[in-house]
Amino acid sequence: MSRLTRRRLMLGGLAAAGSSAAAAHRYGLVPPDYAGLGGLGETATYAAQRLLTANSMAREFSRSQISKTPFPNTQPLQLDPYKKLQADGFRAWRLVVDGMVANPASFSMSDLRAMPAKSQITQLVCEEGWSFIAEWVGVPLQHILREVGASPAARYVMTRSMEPGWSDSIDMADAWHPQTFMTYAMNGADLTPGHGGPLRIRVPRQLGYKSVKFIDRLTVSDRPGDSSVYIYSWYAGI
Ligand SMILES: Nc1nc2c(c(=O)[nH]1)N[C@H]1C(S)=C(S)[C@@H](COP(=O)(O)O)O[C@H]1N2
Ligand SMILES: [Mo]
Repeated sequence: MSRLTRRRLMLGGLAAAGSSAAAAHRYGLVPPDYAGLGGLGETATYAAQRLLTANSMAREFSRSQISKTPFPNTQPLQLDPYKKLQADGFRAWRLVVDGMVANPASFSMSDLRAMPAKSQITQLVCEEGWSFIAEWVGVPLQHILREVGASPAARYVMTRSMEPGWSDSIDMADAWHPQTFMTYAMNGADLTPGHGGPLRIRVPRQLGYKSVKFIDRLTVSDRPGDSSVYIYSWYAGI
């Protein structure tokens, strides 16, 4: 079945459940930017993908398929507080986890490295048309959410970047997804400052811009927060 056909079917299903917009709201299928530029089209895409793919996995590749020259999208952060942390090997750096959690916490890089690590060989796909395959190693975000006791009532995790203008959020379907990692290594080495070191999120089921770099805070929330990055849409499923 083509994606378009499935999408039509899903929309048909939603319409049958009541008015499609009302049903989409009721079942948590409306992306937070639905009133924005994307409007009904955004809701249709998000609702259809969430119904069909809530538990789907991003494709994983073999080691031989890893790209020879991964594409660093940007330069290392030229921001004084960041450069200071970097000069000290990120020893003073912490990941703060707060919001709707039983036990707010902050983790150093060595705390994170001591947690159960997982690896994935996935493709980072930029909306601008380039992509690369790499191996990423990190802690599944679901492990951290369990550790801090994330509230079942929460609906989003805000992913704050040290880089102004790049903070974003993901919904719980992605936050609890087994392939969503807080990543600190890539292709066998520490994540470089060009690729978002010391810590970036990998959300392999969405376009590259959701894989926010230089993350230093995760806030569990019932709101998507101010994910103002975008001229792009909040939901970028592929
Ligand atoms: N903080 C921050 N995160 C970011 C970006 C950025 O410029 N700053 N670029 C995004 C985009 S558009 C893409 S495609 C990927 C690129 O990842 P890379 O730099 O490791 O290639 O990071 C995403 N995360
Ligand atoms: Mo991108």
